[in-house]
Amino acid sequence: MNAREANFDGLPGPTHHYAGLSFGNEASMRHRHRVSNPALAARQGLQKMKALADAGFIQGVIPPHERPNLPLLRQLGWQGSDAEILTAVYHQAPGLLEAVSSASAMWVANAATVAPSADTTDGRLHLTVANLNSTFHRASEALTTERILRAIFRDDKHFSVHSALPQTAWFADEGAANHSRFCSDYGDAGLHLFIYGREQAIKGATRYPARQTLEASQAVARLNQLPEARTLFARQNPAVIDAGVFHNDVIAVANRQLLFCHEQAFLDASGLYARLREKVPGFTLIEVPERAVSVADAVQSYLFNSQLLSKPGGEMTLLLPQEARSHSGVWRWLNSLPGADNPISALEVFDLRESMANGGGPACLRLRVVLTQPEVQALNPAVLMNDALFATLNDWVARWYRDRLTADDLRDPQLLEESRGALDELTHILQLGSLYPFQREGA
Ligand code: SUG
Repeated sequence: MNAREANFDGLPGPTHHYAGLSFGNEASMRHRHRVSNPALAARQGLQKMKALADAGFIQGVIPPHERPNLPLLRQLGWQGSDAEILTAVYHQAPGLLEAVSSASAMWVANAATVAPSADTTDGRLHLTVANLNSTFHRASEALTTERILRAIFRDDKHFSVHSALPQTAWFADEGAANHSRFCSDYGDAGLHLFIYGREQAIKGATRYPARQTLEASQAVARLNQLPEARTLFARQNPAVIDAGVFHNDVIAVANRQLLFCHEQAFLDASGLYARLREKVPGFTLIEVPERAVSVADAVQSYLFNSQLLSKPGGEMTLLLPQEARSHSGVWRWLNSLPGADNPISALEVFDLRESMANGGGPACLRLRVVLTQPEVQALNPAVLMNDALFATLNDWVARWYRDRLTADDLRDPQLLEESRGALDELTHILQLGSLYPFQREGA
């Protein structure tokens, strides 16, 4: 069956800000309390989506979540009107207000893990929502993510959306950021590589937390109905987690038969490459040595948090963040990419600085979904990017988003109103129905 790879990008929300919430994510830690620009963040995200749609790729939009998350504050015992709660939390637990206001749902590589229909036992496309159990500010994303995915992939005949795994450290799951699929053509059966940081009984790293567990990856593979022969599980190198590689997509990216990664990405790299050579016909490896680009430089430049996009004919474009071009060593290496069997024939650079300052590069912002033509037809078409949607969303951002936000602004009840007003309108634009708690009260 013919199939194409679609990208669904998360749109940065109206409360996008820098709170230093992710221990082990060095950009997040470094930019704590820097002033953010939510309008610019959204425009930068939309530009990337539009460029891919213009280049002929299927590109979808995934909306932000309701923030500040008032229902979560009420669950934690805060009482009164919304405005009273915002004031009380701001004074008594300012860090909590920052956490429940995070726009982190924009990084949809962490929304779910996807198994295309060519690979699954029942021949449907499966998506398992990630529980994001490793950080408080992200663990609350799962329920809304599930609603959004059900509203986009809405036909049970073609799609199966699974709820997140139990919210516990044993089954901590960060979604597609720790997963790669190898295949010949997209519509051919593929091999799923799950990368985990730790096991229940084995601590993954010493300085920073290892977020993904093997047990979670195995459960996701089962839920997504992947036969054992189509799966591989490999462990991240704990040393790179301790150097700031909080997700595997900060140090490796794959597309079709190609794996592009740093030599220190995996604990047993040569064992993994041998298994990939055996299981992926035409497997190609571009491995960057430490002497060419250090792990620290990879973390700083987000060289590997790039998108590998197939062009007709088999060549690929590498879509990179601006930070990879600004880094002279990384840029030099990229421009001397070895020839021979290297399929990367073009580099494209995007300015995503608002997201990048929280550790979210091009690959973090997108969820890849391989779709057959009948599946494309079955999904909600209103989320697909085109000229009209691009114009509508830019206008929507201009009317609802602020261009400056600090931690102090998060207590402003007006920001909550703006955020809800924006999301209410967006669910109409994207024809997603009532997704958010504020839309469902009394429902
Ligand atoms: O989970 N940052 C996100 C970045 C996610 C990047 N995703 C992938 N690599 N796929 C995280 O650490 C920072 C929010 C703050 O500090 O305000 C944050 O959540």
